Amino acid sequence: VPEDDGASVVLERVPQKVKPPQMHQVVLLNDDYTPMEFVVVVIQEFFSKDRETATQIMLKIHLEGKGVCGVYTHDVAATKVDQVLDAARQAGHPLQCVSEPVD
Ligand code: NFA
Repeated sequence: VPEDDGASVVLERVPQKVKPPQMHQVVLLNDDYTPMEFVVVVIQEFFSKDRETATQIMLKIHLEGKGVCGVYTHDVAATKVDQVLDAARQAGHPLQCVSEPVD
């Protein structure tokens, strides 16, 4: 039996059934006790925002009750929530953070 040298091999295209993953927005909630400065630093550190953007987001949360800090895949969003809640607990602040599917 002659070895297959590839000369007669046909590569067929198979339909790629790949859909973009469900995205989740990470939302910070306002409260009366967490210092504004702490929230700004959290948004800068965990959501990779510059100080100006972080301040704008913090003020929106303060004035409107909540604000989106970023949009991620489910796993990454869950990690962000854990990181924020851990940092808040360690600092003794009641800051709350949730993730919710978008769309
Ligand atoms: N409302 C808080 C204060 O007046 C600041 C704050 C902003 C807390 C955003 C939580 C989220 N110190």
